[in-house]
Amino acid sequence: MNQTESTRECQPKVGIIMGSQSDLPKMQAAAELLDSFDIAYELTIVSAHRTPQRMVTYAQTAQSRGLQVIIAGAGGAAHLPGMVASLTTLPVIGVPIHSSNSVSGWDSILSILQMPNGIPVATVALDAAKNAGILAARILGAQDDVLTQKLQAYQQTMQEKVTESIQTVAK
Ligand code: RP5
Repeated sequence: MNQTESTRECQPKVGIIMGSQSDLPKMQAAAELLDSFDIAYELTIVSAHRTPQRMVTYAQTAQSRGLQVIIAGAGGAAHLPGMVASLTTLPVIGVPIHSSNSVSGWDSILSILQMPNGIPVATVALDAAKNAGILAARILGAQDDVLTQKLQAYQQTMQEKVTESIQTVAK
């Protein structure tokens, strides 16, 4: 199993997909976040334009395979998150990727964010795969008390770090 076809041992709850291998260095942050919360995920490449049939199959089988959330990252004419959202009723989190031939990332942002009524994609900031992971954890946490406690601890730690840094600056 290579890096872009990874599946954790348990039944994956989150599907992390991206349009190209070149997105992986940025999308890896979502996987690392899910790892830190012990959330099982699968990660692979699915391109809306280069592998359209694979995208349709992936999206249409996602729920029956046990996935509960899909994180989809893409750059440029970033149709992957929206097309996947149109092929499933699972929540889809879109990560606009600032790819090398991108128009400052605005092409990715707008093509993921500006979805038509009826087919939402929860769009995070440019390259914000970590936040996509946190959002996926929050969606799962709504039905999982243990995960909710982990999310609360995560926020508490963040709060303490900021408070400590304020005290350091104030000294
Ligand atoms: C998109 O085009 C991908 O999501 C990637 O961000 C961008 C560039 O892909 P490569 O040409 O590097 O494969 O489909």
